[in-house]
Amino acid sequence: MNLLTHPHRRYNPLTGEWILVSPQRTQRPWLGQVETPPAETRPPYDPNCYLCPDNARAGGKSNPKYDHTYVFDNDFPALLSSPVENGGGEGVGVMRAESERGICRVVCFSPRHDWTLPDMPRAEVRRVVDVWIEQMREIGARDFIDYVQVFENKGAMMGASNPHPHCQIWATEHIPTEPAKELRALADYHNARGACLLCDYLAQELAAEERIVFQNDHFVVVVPFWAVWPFETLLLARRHIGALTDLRDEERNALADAIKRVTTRYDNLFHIQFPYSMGWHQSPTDGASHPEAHLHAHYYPPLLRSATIRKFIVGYEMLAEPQRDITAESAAVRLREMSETLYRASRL
Ligand code: H2U
Ligand code: ZN
Repeated sequence: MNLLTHPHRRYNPLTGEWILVSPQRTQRPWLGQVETPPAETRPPYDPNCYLCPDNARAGGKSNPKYDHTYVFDNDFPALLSSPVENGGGEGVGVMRAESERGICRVVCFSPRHDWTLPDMPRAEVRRVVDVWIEQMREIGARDFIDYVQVFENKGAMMGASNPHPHCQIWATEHIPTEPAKELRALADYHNARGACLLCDYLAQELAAEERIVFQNDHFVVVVPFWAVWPFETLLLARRHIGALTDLRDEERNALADAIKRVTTRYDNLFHIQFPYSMGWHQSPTDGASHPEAHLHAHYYPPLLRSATIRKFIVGYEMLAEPQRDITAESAAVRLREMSETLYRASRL
C-alpha cells in the first residue's frame, strides 16, 4: 500500500484511536473562496483590554503595571478550590458524578497588546517558560491538585476572548480525560517493554526525517504520523523528562526557541496570526512517580487551505472517525519550507 496515494487508516498510539487518511482527494477541485483577510493591526496598549497593564478587569480587580508577564486567578473560574461538603462520588444506576475542585489562572505573556509569541524576543518567551514552571511548582504542590493543564487558545476562530497574548491554567483534583488517556497508553507501553513510547516514536521520526518540521538541541517538532488537524504538530522534549519543572536552564532556552520558531512558521503559512489551541501534557502532580510520562505539547490549528478556510470536525468525523485529505508528510513539507523570519517583522 502506498500511504501517499491510497486511502488508509493511521493509529494514534497515544490515544488508541484511528484516523482515516484520504490523500487521493487532494486532487479534487476547490470551488470555495480563498481570501486573505486585511492585516490585523493593534495598538501596543488598549485602554479597553482587560489584560493590558493598569487596566480594570471584569469583576472589579485591576492589573498592576506589569513589565513582562503577569498571572492572576481567573475571575470567572470553571473550578473552585474550596472544599466540597459531602464531596466525592455519587451515582444512581448508570449515572455517575463526582465532585471536582481546582484552580484556574490566566497568564499574560507580555504587557504588549499587539504582540503574540512569534513577535516576542526569545528572552521574553523564556520568561513565559519560567512562569509556567513557577506555576507548575506552586500549583502542583497543592495536596488536592493531581493535574495541572497549561493551554493556550489563540485567535477568535478558537474561541479566545481577547487577542492580548495569554494562556490559561486549569488545575484539577482528577487527571482529565485527554491526559489520562495518553498516560494509560504510555504506562501500558512502559510496563510491556520497559521503554518510553514517545522516546521510541521520536527515534523513529528522527530516522525517517519526513515529518520533522525543525529541531534544536533539546526539542523536536513533527507533524505526527497520526495527525488529525491539517497542520497539527507535536513538540517533543528530546530528553526523557516528565514535566516542565524538569527542564534545565539550557533546555528552557531551547524551548523558548522552539516556541518562537513553530509559531513563526505557522504565521508565515497564510500570513496571519495563525489560530490554534495548544497545551502541555506532562506528569500528574498526584505524588506518585510517573516514569511513563514524557513532556510534550500538542498544537491543534484549525486552518486548512487559507487564512479563512478551516477544517470542521463534523459529519463522519463526529459520528465515525476523524479524517484528513492532506497527508501529515505534505503538511510537514509545507511547514518545513516556511521561513523563520516573521512575515510582518519589518512592520513592527
Ligand atoms: P480565553 O483564553 O478563552 O481568551 O479566556 C480568557 C479568560 O480570562 C477566560 O477564562 C478570564 C475568562 O474567564 N477573564 C478574567 O478572569 N477576567 C476578566 O476580566 C475577563 C476574562
Ligand atoms: Zn491588552
